[in-house]
Amino acid sequence: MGLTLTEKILRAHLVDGEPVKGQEIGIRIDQTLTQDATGTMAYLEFEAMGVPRVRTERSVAYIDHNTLQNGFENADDHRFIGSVAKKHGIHFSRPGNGICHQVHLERYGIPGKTLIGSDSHTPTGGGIGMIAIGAGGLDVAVAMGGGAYYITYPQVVKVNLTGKLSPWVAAKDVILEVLRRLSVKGGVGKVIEYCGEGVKTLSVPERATITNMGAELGATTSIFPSDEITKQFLEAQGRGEVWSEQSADPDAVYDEVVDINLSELVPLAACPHSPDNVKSCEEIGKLKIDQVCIGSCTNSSLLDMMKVAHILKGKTVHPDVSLSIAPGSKQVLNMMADMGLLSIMIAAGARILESACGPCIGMGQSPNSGGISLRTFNRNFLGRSGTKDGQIYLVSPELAAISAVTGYLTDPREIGEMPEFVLPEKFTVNDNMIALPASEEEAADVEILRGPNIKPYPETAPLEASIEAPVSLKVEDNITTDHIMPAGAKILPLRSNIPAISQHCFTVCDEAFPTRAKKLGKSIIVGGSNYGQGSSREHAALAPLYLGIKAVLVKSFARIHRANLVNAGILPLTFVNEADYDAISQGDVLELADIRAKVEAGETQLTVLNKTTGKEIPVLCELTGRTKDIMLAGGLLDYTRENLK
Ligand code: MIC
Ligand code: SF4
Repeated sequence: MGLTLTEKILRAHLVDGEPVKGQEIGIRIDQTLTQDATGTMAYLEFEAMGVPRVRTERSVAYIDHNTLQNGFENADDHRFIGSVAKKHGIHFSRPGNGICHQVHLERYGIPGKTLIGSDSHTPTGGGIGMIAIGAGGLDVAVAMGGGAYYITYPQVVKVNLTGKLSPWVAAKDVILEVLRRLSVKGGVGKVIEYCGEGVKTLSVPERATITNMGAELGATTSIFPSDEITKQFLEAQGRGEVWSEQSADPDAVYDEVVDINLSELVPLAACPHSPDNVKSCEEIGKLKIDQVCIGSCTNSSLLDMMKVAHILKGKTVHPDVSLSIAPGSKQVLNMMADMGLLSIMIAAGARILESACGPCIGMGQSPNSGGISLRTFNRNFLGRSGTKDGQIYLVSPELAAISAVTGYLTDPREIGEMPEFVLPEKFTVNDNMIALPASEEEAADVEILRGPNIKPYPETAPLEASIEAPVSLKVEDNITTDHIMPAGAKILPLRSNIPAISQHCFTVCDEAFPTRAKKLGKSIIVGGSNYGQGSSREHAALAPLYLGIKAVLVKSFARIHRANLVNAGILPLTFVNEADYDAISQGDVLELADIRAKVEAGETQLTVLNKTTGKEIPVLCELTGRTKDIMLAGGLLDYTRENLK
């Protein structure tokens, strides 16, 4: 029986477990990436492991999220990461060099390799045939130390692409269509593999848009084959020698097949406040807009910018609209300048931002109150833009650009004839903003530069014999990590200071939560389905850890967040009967008697006693050999200290 591309790469990297769907496996990691908002913590964790030099083939530290330096904190973190990188053998992509995923695709990604990154959009690398997975910072730290990365051996979904996109219909519309069909939970436990004749019609940047936003499906990752088009892209980056062909066997067997005829797709938009709330322009109607933001790791490639410039040429941004454009990398920005695209955009009235995440993570450009903003980004969760009642629509760069001119949400097919956009044969390669690490001999003399805002990892403790604690918070379905640990310009500078950032934990849902939880000393959170979807930020587990959360009991978890809870030593529990969610109220006291002994014995079917009502509630506590040991030790850091010597 033939293998899927996913299985081929995973099997070639298998170091622990059996390749059986649904079972945990450990894989060897060839490359890692971090960004600054998760990186400081990841490197503090790496330091705590005591490994002198990274043991991967390539590890890269990017500065792209916290680039608004409104106070010393972010600049201190950048300096800290730069010094750690220098000392421990990590390439350092300096601020201004671009968004981690865009730069990694351009300069470091290699078909057939494995990559984990402390950012949920790491699957961008799937655009060139890598198994690229988003993970918590601690998992990335372990991989840098040479440890395996653990995932559930996934089901593989084949997205069979046929036909060719019509003029002005974009790669963004492909992933929006997949999201419309599968939903934000449709990818959990799965890898999405793109196949079929239609693949050949898509360039590498288009493929990367699709795999990037596959994160919104909750999927483990997404992947395209590596073919002649990939080869051309890598050659144009001056890296042709790293190319290899990567594809599924012709008789590969998939767990599910989704057919998409590219020719039938139309321009789409994800409406507030979820990436799967997808509608066509026609369904949305003539919507007046206040803001347009073009950029983010999903849509900031040179190809995207070429299209945007073509649409803006000779036009003026509508008087009621603010248009901002953040190119994805220094390479993109440099080439935009050389090709004259930048002056077209400036002339049209676009507000050019630095090559960084910017508005995507709420670092500036928050819309006006109730403002309607079209963004080429990947997430439109409530409040993420920095304006609580902002109405964010996720769209293609083509749709964004034309709408910025007309002042309302406009079907880009109204633009008329579309020229052929051809990527240059050679990209301008200049890696002068990547600082290389010190040699092994010099490394000992490199001083780590810490600022006063950088506080150590919160205290952990081995799993207690029994847990008895009140429910400090009860939340609904689809809680995102932006609810649990909001980002934005005001809070992000606290990413290296867990005591301080914890004061913002869950404040989107309940302003009193941090104070209440801290006062209770220990407590439990109860939630609905797909709890913790979205970002990989481990702060969404570390802040609850600091606030004394001992267990989280929900209908279901999102993959990365569940792993982050285990890593932080917080028990992840799910209801056996979802209806029991209604049998617990905020304030009820729950008891997990003899929990340590039960976890130790490998029991997965447990009972929670609601001491307030007397009701016994069956719950699942699915911890396998390794995750069981992590939980008993009090988290991955303690476990690794004991095991990775
Ligand atoms: C995001 O898009 O939410 C982020 C910011 O890139 C996060 C990482 C973080 O919270 O630092 C992600 O996607 O993992
Ligand atoms: Fe940055 Fe936004 Fe991409 Fe996250 S989704 S890495 S914040 S550009």
